[in-house]
Amino acid sequence: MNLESFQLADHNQRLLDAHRRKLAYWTDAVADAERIIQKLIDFQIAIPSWALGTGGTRFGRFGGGGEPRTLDEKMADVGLLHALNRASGAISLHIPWDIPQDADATRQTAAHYGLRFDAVNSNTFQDQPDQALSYKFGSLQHVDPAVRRQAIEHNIEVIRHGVALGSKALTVWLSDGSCFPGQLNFRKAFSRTLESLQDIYAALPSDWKLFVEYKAFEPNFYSMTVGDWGSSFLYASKLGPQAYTLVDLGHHLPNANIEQIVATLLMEEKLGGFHFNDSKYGDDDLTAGSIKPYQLFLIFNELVDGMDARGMNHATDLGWMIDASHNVKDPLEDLLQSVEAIQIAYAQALLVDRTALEEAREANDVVRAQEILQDAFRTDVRPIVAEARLRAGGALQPLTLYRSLDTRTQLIRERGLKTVATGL
Ligand code: AOS
Ligand code: ZN
Ligand code: ZN
Repeated sequence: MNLESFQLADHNQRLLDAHRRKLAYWTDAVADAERIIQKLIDFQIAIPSWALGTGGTRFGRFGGGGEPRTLDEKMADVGLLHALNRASGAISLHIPWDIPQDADATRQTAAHYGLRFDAVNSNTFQDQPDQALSYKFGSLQHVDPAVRRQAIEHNIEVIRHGVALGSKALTVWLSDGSCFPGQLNFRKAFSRTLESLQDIYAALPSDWKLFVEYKAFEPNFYSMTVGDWGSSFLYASKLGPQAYTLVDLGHHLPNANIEQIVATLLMEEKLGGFHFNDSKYGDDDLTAGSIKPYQLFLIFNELVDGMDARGMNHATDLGWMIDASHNVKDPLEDLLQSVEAIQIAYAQALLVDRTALEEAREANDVVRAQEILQDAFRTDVRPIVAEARLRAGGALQPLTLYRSLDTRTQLIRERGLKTVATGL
């Protein structure tokens, strides 16, 4: 379904007066507002193709209907999100779930929606129907060199698909590990995985990045071969300058200080990108900012600080992606909420008075330092986030417009009620 320009214009017109009143504070009182608005306009967050349908849980799935059945329909959904918020201008594909039949046609469709292709994702955590060897006991770590070879070849094929689409990064997330003590020789698993990754790395085009995503647990429950930022950092360092660590917010043990991990990785020039989501217990893949918004803000605070220290471009120098899964919500509504939560955290981090913060730190003024951060976090930045959307050609309230157009009903009419998006 397409968003018509008159629908967007009507929506914005209706909300404009109220918006201007809220924005007045910013334009009158905050010297920095224009700089922040411009940064928000530039900041794009990629939508993963696998988050457009209802993933459910391992206990059940309650499909919402009208889910995308093909890659074209997935791009249409992301195109719609982008038309609403002008901040979702990229899609992250998953091979083999999203193999393009015709790369040129796929590129044209993406261009029509104003989308580019973010990192491509490989899949060696499932067996595909036509696959010769099983990944039951791992892929890149496997004891059998033939299984490792198959997994390496798959990753190289994913790179080829990505090149054809204009993607610039490969994300490798491995489910490799072990479920019971004794099952795995940790050192051998590490070196086999490293050797396999080296073969994949050797196939990277020179302007590509390799993201090594870590995860503390699941589906293996005793050990994960890329289980934490330390092991990911080790792989990335040994691989070379094109390899980076990818931080997925749900992949840590409870209470991990993710913002400190981010600061360290940035300092070492090894932070590659993000999978945004939120969680209370583990890899819950919930809406970004829905459970721990202060943590999200603190992470962005380190991102802004660390990237500015290295003169990095916030919009382009790291990979920004959502990695969410849906059980009870309309996936598109959830993604609109996630993008907005990320923008809010980013805007708040941009508000932090960094000079004052450093002075407070150097003076050991703990209270002042805490106040500076909390002051930014407690500021309602929604008017400038909305203003950035408006200037970029989006909706003042994307979710309200999505609902008022009865989008899901339309999608169900177009695609049917019993649809299963390919993927998780
Ligand atoms: C798995 O837990 C990871 O978060 C992956 O990044 C991702 O969810 C997967 O590759 C999607 O299939
Ligand atoms: Zn992830
Ligand atoms: Zn995950």
